[in-house]
Amino acid sequence: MKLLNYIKGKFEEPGSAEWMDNLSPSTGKVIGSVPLSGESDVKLAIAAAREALPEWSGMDPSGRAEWLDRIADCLEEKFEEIAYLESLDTGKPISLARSVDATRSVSNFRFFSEMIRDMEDEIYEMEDATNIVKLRAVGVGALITPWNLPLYLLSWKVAPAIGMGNTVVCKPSELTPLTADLLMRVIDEVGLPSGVVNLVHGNGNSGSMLTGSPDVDLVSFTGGTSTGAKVAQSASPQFKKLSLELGGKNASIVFSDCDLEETVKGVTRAAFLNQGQVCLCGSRILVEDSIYERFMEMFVESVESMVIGDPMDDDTELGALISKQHLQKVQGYVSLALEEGGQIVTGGEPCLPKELEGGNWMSPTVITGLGTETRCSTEEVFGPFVTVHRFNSEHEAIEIANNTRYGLAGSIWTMDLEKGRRVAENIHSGMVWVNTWLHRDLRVPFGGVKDSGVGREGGKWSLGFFSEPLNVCVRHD
Ligand code: TXE
Repeated sequence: MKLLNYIKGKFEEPGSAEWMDNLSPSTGKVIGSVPLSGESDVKLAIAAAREALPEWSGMDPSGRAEWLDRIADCLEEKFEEIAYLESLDTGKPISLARSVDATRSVSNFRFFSEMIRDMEDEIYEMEDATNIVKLRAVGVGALITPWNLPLYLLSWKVAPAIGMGNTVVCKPSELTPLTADLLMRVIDEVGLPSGVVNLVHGNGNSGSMLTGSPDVDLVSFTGGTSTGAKVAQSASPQFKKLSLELGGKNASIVFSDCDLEETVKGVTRAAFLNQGQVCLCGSRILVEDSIYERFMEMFVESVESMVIGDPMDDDTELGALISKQHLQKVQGYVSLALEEGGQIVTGGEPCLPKELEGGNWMSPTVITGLGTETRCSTEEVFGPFVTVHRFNSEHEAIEIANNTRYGLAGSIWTMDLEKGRRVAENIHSGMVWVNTWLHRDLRVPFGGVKDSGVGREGGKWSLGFFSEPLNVCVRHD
């Protein structure tokens, strides 16, 4: 599969004439080539977006909402293709690509279409004047997305961005370009006015040309924390609107009064969904001392029963890691865990399912015996790797949970819902679930604090981020 950029309504070869290989995570084989876009490609895409801006931002919001619906309909027709391409490109199980990636990509467009259709100006009356607050487009947006949830996250940005009247240039991860290409085919098929959505493929350099361009007004980035810092640095001199959704090292806190069976299921899912490559994954499991042994017995059994295998197989629960380089990083943390005094309870080995040699395989790994200050217990690993720790009191659980530079999410497992809420309110993060995980209502804010990012997206927070409010105050005597 040879992919092309999508600029001003046309699929184009990169002016740079440079290409990168796209590798299958499950076999290591080349499955296609992707443009490595250079300065001229990025400039053309930005210029196309700028040219399309006046007409698009001048359209009535309900008109733009209709376009979002058309995109959603067309994506829905390609549901199976989305799942197939996402599984092929990321190495994730096809069942997950269907239930999470394909499903959410369609619903992101539907959800924002409805919100934008229902949007009204705010009115504030004074004795002698009327204030109207109107949300207007910001301008040209750069939307940069990672490899773990490619279309899910791209659609989460494109839908509200264009819905609010902005025009955009997308830069998907070079590791997973296939469904971004599919979205451009959909946009082309429905006939969205040219230049409203443009896409340049490429690596971090291509991304930084976008974020640093003086002709880009807004940057929405999801990816690693250190990359987020570079993005902020390149975007801030021009005071661009900036949203950063970065990494996490989230705690799953298991109290002795939890429903143990449900908790083990939930904590296993939170730890290993998408091979642990979700920023929300619960990679530090804190267990109340009195049930520690019983929990560990059930948890290890649950982890060892997960089916690892061909991502295209319907029964597969754990697929491959995204790249060789990432696999080496995660394996490096296994060695580090031993150096830091931990024990491997299960996993820790590369595992190669039959006929998939050459892929990036690793068994789900559970580490115990580490101090809560160690690097393995506080740094984001972003793989099938969790550490388990004991605690004795509510206070201690909160202290351990907060002992990291990240602050994205967390989950609490207890039958005492009041305690669940009380503990949740003391966790320094953007999102906390009680007796559930990744239970998403698209109306609520999504994002983190500390090194997990800046700003929120989701519901009215997305509409706010992708717009500028204008206050018109009209005096009437
Ligand atoms: O992501 P990057 P990588 C974490 C995870 C992982 C680490 C690195 O810990 O191990 O990040 O992953 C583009 N200016 N997460 O290297 O580099 C890049 O091309 C502008 C957490 O794959 O952050 C891609 O499109 N753009 C995360 C996107 O940024 C730049 C999900 C993300 O790439 C750029 C993924 C630059 N200077 C990884 N450099 C989450 N929070 O979900 C790179 N890019």
